[in-house]
Amino acid sequence: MAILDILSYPDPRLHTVAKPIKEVSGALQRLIDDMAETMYVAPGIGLAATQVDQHIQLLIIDLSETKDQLQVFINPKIIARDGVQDYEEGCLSVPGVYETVTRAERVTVEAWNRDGQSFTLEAHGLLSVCIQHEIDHLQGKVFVEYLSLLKRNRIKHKLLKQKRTR
Ligand code: K1U
Ligand code: ZN
Repeated sequence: MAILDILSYPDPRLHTVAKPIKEVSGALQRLIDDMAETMYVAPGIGLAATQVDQHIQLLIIDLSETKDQLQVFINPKIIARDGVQDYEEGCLSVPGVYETVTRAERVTVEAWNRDGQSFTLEAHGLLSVCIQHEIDHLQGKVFVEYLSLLKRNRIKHKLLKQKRTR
């Protein structure tokens, strides 16, 4: 397995719209394994393929403390949403920034698992937030785009400065 580089905001590649996956191959399963290792090492609770510069509709999530409950979503599609919740979100592509975002409280998502079998899942709370955050990545949207222009620009300049001085 390998640790992959995670793109950092404001990298323009984070705004690429991901393409649907036609079939599950061994290469795709190796990418899933590499993404999982990358997410666990970061550490994070979710990762979209976009963040590792792979512009295909794949995201992973693991909310467990034991890091052994990996959930794989291929070609995820939200088919229902309900309610509203605020959550202070983080993002591995926007390191050190935590901001409150308002999203749906419950979502129903259809996707394929790592074996290419389709499933439907109803999620609420943090899982629902995480699914919405990662699907945004696949659509080329970073969570800071929910913030005011002023906050976004401050974050952009802070991260660019950090990059220059690294
Ligand atoms: O998409 C990403 O960059 C991953 C992101 C997922 C996420 C977290 C919180 C709300 C919405 C989406 C992260 O994992 S940020 C890191 C984080 O939240 C965390 C890290 C270690 C332990 C617990 C949480
Ligand atoms: Zn993110």
